[in-house]
Amino acid sequence: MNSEMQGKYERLAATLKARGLDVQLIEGRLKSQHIETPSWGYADSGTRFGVFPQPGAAVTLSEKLRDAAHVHRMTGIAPSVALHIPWDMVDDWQALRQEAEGLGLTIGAINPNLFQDEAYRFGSLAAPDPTVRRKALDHVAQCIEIMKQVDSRDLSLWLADGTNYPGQDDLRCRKRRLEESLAQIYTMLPDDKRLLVEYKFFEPAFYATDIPDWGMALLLCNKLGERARVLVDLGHHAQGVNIEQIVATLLDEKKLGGFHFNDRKYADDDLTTGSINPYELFLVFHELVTSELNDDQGSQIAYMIDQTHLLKPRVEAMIQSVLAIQRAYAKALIVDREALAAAQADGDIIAAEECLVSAFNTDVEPLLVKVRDDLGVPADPLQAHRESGYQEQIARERAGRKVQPTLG
Ligand code: AFD
Ligand code: MN
Ligand code: MN
Repeated sequence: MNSEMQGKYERLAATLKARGLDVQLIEGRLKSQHIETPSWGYADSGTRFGVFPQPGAAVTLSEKLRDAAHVHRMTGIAPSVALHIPWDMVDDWQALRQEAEGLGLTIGAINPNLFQDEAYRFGSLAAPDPTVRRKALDHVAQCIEIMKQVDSRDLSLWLADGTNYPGQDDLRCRKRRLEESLAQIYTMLPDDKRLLVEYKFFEPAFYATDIPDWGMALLLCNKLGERARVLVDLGHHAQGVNIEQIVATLLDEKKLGGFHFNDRKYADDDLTTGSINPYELFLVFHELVTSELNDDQGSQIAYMIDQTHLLKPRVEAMIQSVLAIQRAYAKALIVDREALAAAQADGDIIAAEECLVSAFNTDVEPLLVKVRDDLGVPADPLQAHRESGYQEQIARERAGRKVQPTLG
């Protein structure tokens, strides 16, 4: 850390200590932060309007792991990668697991694909046709086998299931088919694994999505059991929904399984985390830190990124996202909780709000540079990546291939 930054760090640390905060404890929490990046975030992907292939985009799982390992080398807090099956299918899972470990990575959540096969046109686990539901269950069973081989804890389930028109299907029959299918999945799940149920209010179903919101996801998880938890994807809410309130509710119910971090202006835009609404991300982390300080579910929560970078260079956008999440966590950790509780008790709205706003407006970079120093990673991960030549190297190595993108 250079002398200017050292001075800034010492002043910030003194301010935090004066606030009664334990700076070492805060730094310890920041050093043990664990953010999972998605394999699909390194490959070419697009929207229904087209895909713009990028030079250096990963194609093979080995390339995705290499890119993820580079993000981890630059940031020090991204040690695992979520996989998507069958996009990331390999013949030898033990070899894959060793390859990942050789890169300093572990395999994280396994994501079944129940939305791209032609058979799933009218749904998968909630489909009217029992042979389609069987096909979907067989695919999930295959994913559970992979979880055992790569020692993955979480089965991360997102369904595109739903209907496009009123009357298309019986809504209650769909709910019951879905419950029955999920119960079969839960029975298949080994005792050391978890089922994370993701919800999304629309798309690709445009009339009624079978798991549209946190209420339905929680209802389904409560019917399944303790190891079924809700996954909150930040892009999966209608405009104006109070996501931090959903997070607080799920934490209070001990049913928050984890996140898919991204950002959005309008819908499930999968933009870079923190790029549109960083204050919302901070408020989500304020609820997470409140929980961590009270009942420590922290290790139980999977902090995953779910983004597709259409215009930005993918590895760089992923580093930006990891840093945005790290920054939000740091700002939430420095909230003066004693002053906040006192202001709340006094009904002093302004003072209470100012506890959050002042933490959010604090430049925590000196603290993050200290943490990065301790982790042995660059003080400025984004700049270090830009100067590393990694992007130029992968563009050279992976030049000239025409490949089918993974997410259309
Ligand atoms: C799409 C879905 C959902 C899912 C992701 C990976 O909207 O977020 O988690 O694909 O399957 O973004
Ligand atoms: Mn998601
Ligand atoms: Mn999504």
